[in-house]
Amino acid sequence: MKACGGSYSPETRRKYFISGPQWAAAYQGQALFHAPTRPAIGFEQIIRKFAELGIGYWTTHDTDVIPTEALGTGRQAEIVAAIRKALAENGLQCSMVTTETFYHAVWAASPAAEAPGVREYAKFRVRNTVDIGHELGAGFAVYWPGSLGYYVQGAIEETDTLRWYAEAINAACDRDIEVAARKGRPTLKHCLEAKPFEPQAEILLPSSDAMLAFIASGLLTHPEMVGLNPEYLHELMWGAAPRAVLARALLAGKLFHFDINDGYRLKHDVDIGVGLVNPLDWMNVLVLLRSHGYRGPFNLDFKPPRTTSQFGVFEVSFPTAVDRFITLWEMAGEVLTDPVMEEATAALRAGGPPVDVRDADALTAATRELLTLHELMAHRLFQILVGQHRGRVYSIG
Ligand code: 3MF
Ligand code: MG
Ligand code: MG
Repeated sequence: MKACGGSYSPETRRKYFISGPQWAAAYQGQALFHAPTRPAIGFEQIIRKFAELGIGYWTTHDTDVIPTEALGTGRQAEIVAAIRKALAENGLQCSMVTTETFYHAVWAASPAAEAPGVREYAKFRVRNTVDIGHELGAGFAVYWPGSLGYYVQGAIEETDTLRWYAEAINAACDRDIEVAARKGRPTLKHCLEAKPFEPQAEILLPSSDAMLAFIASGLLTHPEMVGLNPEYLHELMWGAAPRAVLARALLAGKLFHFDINDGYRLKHDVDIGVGLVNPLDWMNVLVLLRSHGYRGPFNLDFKPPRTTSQFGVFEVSFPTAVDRFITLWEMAGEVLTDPVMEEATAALRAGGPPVDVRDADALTAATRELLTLHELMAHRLFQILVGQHRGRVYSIG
C-alpha cells in the first residue's frame, strides 16, 4: 500500500457521500460454487474500520445484522439501539436501509408470490425496514427484487406478480408517510435496483428502464416517492451503456442513489471494485453525474475478491476503492473545465458554416471536418485519465 501511494486522508474521504455496505465488508467469499475464504465479522468492527478509513456512511439489509426471526421484536429494538450506539461512537451515519427479499427460503417464489401470506409477510418486512431506517436516521430505502421472476415458464402470471409487487412498495411508502409525520422527519427516498439475471433466471423488472416504466405504470400510489438505485455493473450485465442508463434516469428525475462497482459485459455479477475494469467509462459516467448536479450517495456495492484476506479487506479493498472513486471524481471535474474539451464541444455545437438546412449533401460537407473532433475528444479523455494533459510523458527523448 505504501508503494502504491496516492492515498487520501480519512478527512478528505469523509467529504464525499460514499457509503460502505455492511454486507460488502462482511462478505466471506462464498460466491455460488465457492466456500468462504474469510472469517465472519460483526457490525461493530466494520463500523469502526469504516470510521478509521474515512467512510462516513453505512448501509445495511434488514437481516445483515438482525436475525430474520428477530425482525419486528424487542430483540430488533435492542440490536438497532446497539447499531445506533456504534454509529454515534464512530461518527458514522446510516444513509440507507434495504430489505432482504431474495435469500431466505420464504422468498423461493419471490416477495410477490401467489400465496397471500407470503405477500403479507413481504409488506411486514418492507414496513419494518422503513421503521429501522427512521430509527437509524437513514434517507434512502433500496429494493432489489432479485427473486421477482421465474425459473420455469408459464407458471406465474406476470401482470398479477407485478401488481402484487407494487402493493409491497405501496405499503412501504404508506408506512413511511406515517412514521415520518410522527417523527417529524422527511420521508425516505425509495429506490428500485434492477439486475437483469441472478439469482432468478428470468426477472420481471430486469433493467433500470423497466423500473422507470413500472414507476410510471399507475400501479404505485406514491410514484413521486419512488426512484432508482442503478448499479453500474447490473447495467453492463445486460449489455447497456451505463452512462446512457444514468442519463435516462436523470431526465426522468429518478436518479436517487447509485451502487458503484465494476465488472464485465454480459457476464455474472462479479462485483469488482469501482474503476478496476472500466476506468475510462467510469470517468465519463462521473462527468455526466457531476454536470447534472448528482452528488451521491455512492454506495460501494462491490465484493472484496476471495483472494483478499480479511486484513486486506480493510487495508486494500475498501481504501483503494474509495480512493479510485475520489480520483475519478476529481478527474471528471478536470474534464468539465478542460479547455480542449470546452473548445471542441463549443465548436461541435456551433455547427459548420451556414448552408441550406434542406440540403443533406451540403450539411454533410459543412460538418465533415468538424466531426473529427469526436475522436479527438475521446483521445483527450484518455490523456486526462493517464495524466498526459498535465505533461506526463512515456516516450524517451
Ligand atoms: C445484488 C446487489 C445487492 C443489492 C442489495 C441492496 C447485495 O447484486 O447488488 O447487493 O445492492 O441487496 O438492495
Ligand atoms: Mg447493488
Ligand atoms: Mg450487485
